[in-house]
Amino acid sequence: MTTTPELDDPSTDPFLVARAAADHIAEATGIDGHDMALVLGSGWGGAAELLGDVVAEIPTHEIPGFSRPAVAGHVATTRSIRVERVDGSVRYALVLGSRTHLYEGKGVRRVVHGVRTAAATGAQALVLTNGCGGLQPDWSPGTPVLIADHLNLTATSPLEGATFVDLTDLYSTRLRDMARRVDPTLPEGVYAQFPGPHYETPAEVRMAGTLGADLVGMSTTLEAIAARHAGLEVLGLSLVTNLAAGISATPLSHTEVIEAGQAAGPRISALLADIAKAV
Ligand code: 8IG
Repeated sequence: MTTTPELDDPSTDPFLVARAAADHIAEATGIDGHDMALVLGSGWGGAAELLGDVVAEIPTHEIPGFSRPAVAGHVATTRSIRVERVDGSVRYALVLGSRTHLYEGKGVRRVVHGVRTAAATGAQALVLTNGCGGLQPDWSPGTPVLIADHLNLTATSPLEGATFVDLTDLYSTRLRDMARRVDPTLPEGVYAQFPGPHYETPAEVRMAGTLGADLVGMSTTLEAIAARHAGLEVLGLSLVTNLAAGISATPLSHTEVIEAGQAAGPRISALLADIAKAV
């Protein structure tokens, strides 16, 4: 057992903790390197089974730098999955069944630790999924949407110091094209991340729409920034689980969110598996 440097200590290099986490994953799974990683957000939990054979499953909180999930309905396991691609070649996918949200107050390093760990395992591509609110009235709950770009409204960054990273094409055009070949009906939208944990007011949703947002949520943008910095190619997939506040007449409920996720589960799980097999 190696000692893990404390992620929250400013003098700790977060990439060293990610290295330790990747080493733990390699030892626990027996897979020396992973090719891609997926983060499963609200509604996307069922996808892992369809990806391929589960090589190993580890409790996420046992991996250096990870904490226990705070949101009910999130699965706290990290799986290594053997993905057989359409051409018969094999890829190993690291599937993170939960994420740390900014609203948990554990700091932005925790929020992006999974992404940095994925990069340290060797992953080249990252699929970030989430459940979110939709601003387009015709995107009914259960609609999957490709993230084309984002608005980071959290007033923070996962990058520290003078780390200038280009975010043009952050959500890879190549991977979006690939996803659309799997499902040509997939719409695209701009995702705005609010800090949460409360949902927006109708005025805030109107503001987000004026700024160019189609989707509102509480995750993903900080992870995408950290992923780009770590050299990963990013694909973002949102599941609209509710119309954003004020877009529909009914108030938001967490139950509604969970139910929309469950109803859309089979379709979006198959979609995600097919995309992962094409990446
Ligand atoms: I699921 O309407 C889900 N997550 N900010 N707004 C925000 N986050 C969300 C929403 C929503 N629905």
